[in-house]
Amino acid sequence: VNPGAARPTHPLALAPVVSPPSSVDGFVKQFLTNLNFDQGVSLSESDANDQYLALAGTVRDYLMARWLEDQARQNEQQSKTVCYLSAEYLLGRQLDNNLLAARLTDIATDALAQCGIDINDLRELEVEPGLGNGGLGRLAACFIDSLATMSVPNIGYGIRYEYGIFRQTFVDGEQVEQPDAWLRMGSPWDFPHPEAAQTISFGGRTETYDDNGTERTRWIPDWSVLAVPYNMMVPGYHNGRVNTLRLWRAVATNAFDLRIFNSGDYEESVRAQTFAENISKVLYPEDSTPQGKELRLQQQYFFVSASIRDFIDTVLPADYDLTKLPDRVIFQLNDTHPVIGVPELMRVLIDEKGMEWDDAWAITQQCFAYTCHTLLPEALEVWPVDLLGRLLPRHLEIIYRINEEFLEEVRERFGDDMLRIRNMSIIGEHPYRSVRMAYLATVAGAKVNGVAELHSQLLRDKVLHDFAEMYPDKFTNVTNGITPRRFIRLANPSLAELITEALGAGWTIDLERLRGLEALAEDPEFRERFGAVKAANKRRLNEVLFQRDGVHVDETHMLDVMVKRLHEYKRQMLKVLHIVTLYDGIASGRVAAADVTPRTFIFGAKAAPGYAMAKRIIHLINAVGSVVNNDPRVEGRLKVIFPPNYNVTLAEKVIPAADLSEQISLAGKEASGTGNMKFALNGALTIGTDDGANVEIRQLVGDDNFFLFGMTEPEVEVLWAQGYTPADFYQAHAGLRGALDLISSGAFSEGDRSVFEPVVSNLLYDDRFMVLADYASYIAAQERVDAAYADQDAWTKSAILNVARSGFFSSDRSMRDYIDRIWHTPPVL
Ligand code: 475
Repeated sequence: VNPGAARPTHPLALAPVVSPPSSVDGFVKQFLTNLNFDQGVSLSESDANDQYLALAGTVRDYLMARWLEDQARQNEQQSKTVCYLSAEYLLGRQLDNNLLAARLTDIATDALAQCGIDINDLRELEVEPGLGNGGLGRLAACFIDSLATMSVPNIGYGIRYEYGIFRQTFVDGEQVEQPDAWLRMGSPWDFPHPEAAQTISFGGRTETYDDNGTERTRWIPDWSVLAVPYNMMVPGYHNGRVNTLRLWRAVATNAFDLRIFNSGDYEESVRAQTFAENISKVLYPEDSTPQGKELRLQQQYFFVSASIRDFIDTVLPADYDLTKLPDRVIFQLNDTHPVIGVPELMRVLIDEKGMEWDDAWAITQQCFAYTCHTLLPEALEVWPVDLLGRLLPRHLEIIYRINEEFLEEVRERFGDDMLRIRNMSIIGEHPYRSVRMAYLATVAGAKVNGVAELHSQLLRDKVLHDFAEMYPDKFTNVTNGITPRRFIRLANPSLAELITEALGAGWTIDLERLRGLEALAEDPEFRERFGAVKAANKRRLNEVLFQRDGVHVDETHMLDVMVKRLHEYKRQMLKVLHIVTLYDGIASGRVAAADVTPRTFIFGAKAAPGYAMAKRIIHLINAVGSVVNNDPRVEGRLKVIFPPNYNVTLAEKVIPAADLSEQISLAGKEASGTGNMKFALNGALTIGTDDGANVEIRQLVGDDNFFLFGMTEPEVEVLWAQGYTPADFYQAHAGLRGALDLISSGAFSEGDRSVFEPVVSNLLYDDRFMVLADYASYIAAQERVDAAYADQDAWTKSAILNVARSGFFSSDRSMRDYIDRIWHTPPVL
C-alpha cells in the first residue's frame, strides 16, 4: 500500500493469494498451522486463548484473498469511496460476525470439534472492542457492515484506543469504573502497518513567505507524533467482499525522543514517548456532554489528519489531480468530532499542494458532509479559541478566514443584521471566544443530516434554523438503522431460522421482505412457534445472567427492558418511579399481589464517570432492586435486574428475550435511538414517547402495536413557556406522591434519608426533563401494557407485526439513503 516503495517483481509475488480450501479438512489444516506457527504451540500444549487466537487467524486467512482483491479492484476502477470519519466504532465481538459473513460457521465448528475443541468455549474468550460510548459508535459499526454487504467502497477511519469504554462494576450498588484492557490477550483482528504511518504535528506558529512572488503561509509546528494504522477487515455478508476499517494508534516519532535523548536526558525521553502515546490511550467516556479537554482535541486532529492524508497520499494514485478530489471521496463527519478535518483539508490543499483559496474551498465544500446526532445544547462541541490556536495555529487562521467569508455572504443575503451575524458566526463570543464546530461543519458540508425525521425537522426549525434558511438544500434526513446480520441473524438465531423457514433466506439483505410475516401473524401455529422462540430466548438469557452475575430470569415473567446510556433526558427515573409505584401498591396492601402482572425489569446503563446525577440514579436503581427482590410480599411478582457492564455482547442476549422495550425520553431530546429498532425487530413491543425514531416505528407498526404516552414536542415547548412547576404534578397525583415519598423516607437506603435526597429534590424543584409531568400518562400506558399482556396470543400477534413492519430500520436502507441523498457512491461490482 506504499506507492513509494519498489514493487516486487518476482513472479511468485504476482501470483494471487488463494484462500484455504472451504472444507472441514482445509480448515483443520489451516487452524493447526496457525496454532503451531503463529501461536508457537502444539495442539496438546495449547490453552484456550491460543486456540482462540489461532481460530481468529484462520478466519482471517479465509478473508484475506477477498480483501486484497477488493483493494485492487477499487483502485483499478477509480471508484468513489466513502471515508467515514468517526471517533468511535462500537464493534462488538468479531469472531461470529466474520464466520457468518464468510459462510464458515459450520465448517469451523466441525473442524474444531475434530480437534477436540468446543467452539463455544472459544467464543466466550473474545473481549469485544468497546471503542465507543453508545448509539453514535454502534451506528458507525452498523454502517460499515452495510456498506461492505452492499459492495460500496468504504474506509472507516477512527482511533485504536488502547482502552475502550470502561468496564462497569457495582460496589454497594454504586458504579465503579475499571479500565478496559481489551488488547491484553492479543488482538487477532487487526494488522499494524507501521510502514504507512503518518506524521501528525501540533503547536508552534505560522509564518508567511514569498513563493516566487505570491505570498504563502506555512506552519512551523513544534511537536509531532506518528499515527500508525491498524487495518481491520469488514467483510460483507455472503458477497465475498471485504472493506477496511483503519484505526490509528499514536506512537512517538524518532525525532521526538532523539532530540531529547541526545541531550542526555533518558528519563525525559521516555516521558516524551508516554506523552505522545497518550493520544490514543483512552476513549473519553462522556456521551452527549463532551468536555473541552485538550487531549480530546488532540485525538480528533490526530485521527482526522492521519486519515485525510492517508487517503490522498496512499489510496489515491501519486499523480492524482486534486481538483477532482470530489469524484473520488466523500468524508462523512460522524458528529462534530472530526470537523477539524475541514481546515485540515484546506491547509493540505493550500499550504502543501499550492492551491488557491477559492479552489480549495470549492473542493472542500464538496468533500465533506455532516451528520448531527443530538439536540441537547450542551452536547454541541465548542473549542476555546485560545486552546485551538495554541494547538493548531494554522487551522485557527483558516477557520477565521472561512468565517469572514461566510459572514460576508450572510451580510449580502440578509443585510447588516448584527444579531443574526452574532448568532451565525462560527466564532462564538459568549461566555468566551470559541469555535462552534457544528456551525463550521454546516458551512463547509455539502449536506447536513439529522438521524430521524423528527430530529432533522427540529434541526431545521430550531438548532440550525438560520443556516437552514440560508442553505435550504443542504438539509436532509437519513433515519438511522441497524444491521440485521448482527442483531437478528447472530443475536437471535432461533427467530432467524423461523423467518428463513417462512420467507426464504433473502431477508437478511433485503429486510423489507419481513412484510411477508404479516400474513403469518394470523396463523395460530406460527404464533405458537414465534412464542416458543421468545420463551427460548428468555431461557438463554437466564443461563447467561446466571453464569455472569448469579441472577435468575423467570421465563414466565414479562421482561420489561431499558438498556441505554444513563442520561437524565432518557428518563430512567420514570422507569424507577413506575417500579416504586407498583412496589408501594403491593407493600402497602392497597393492591393485591395476585392482581399485578409478574414482571422482571432489566436495566443496562453506564454513566459518564463525572456525571454525578446519573451515578446517583444507578445507585437508586440498584437500591430499589435490592429491596424489591428481597421483600417476600412481592415475591414472584416484581423483580429488578441490573447486570453491570452492559455492552454489545450483552445486548445480543438481552434484546431477543425482551417483551417490552422502554423508549421513554422526553419528546424532542432523543435524536433517534437505535436500541428501539433492535427491540422491534426482535419482537418486543415498545412503550414510548413521540420522540426520535419512535415516531417512525409507531407509524410503521401501527398504534395498536405500540404503547404511546407523554407530551409531544410542541406540548413540551408550551409547558416550558408557561413555566413548569414539577411540584404541582407531585401534589396532583397520589401515586407519584407515594413513590417519591417512599424514596425520600429512606426505604431504599436503610433509613438514611440523605442518600437519594438530591434525586428527589432535583425532580421536585428542577426536573429539566419533565419526568413528573409525564408520570401519569406513563403509568396509564403501563396499565394498557398489562391489559394487553394478559392476552398472550394477541400480544404475540402484535410482536410478529412489529417484526414484519420494521424492515425499514435496516442500516442497508440507511446506506441507500445516504448514497442517494448525499454520497452518490455506486457499488463496485
Ligand atoms: C443519540 N455520543 C441517539 C445515536 O445517531 C442516536 C457525544 C459526544 C461524545 C461522545 N459520544 C457522543 C452521542 O452523542 C450519541 O451517541 N448520540 C446518539 O446517536 C445515533 O440514535 O439518539 O443520542
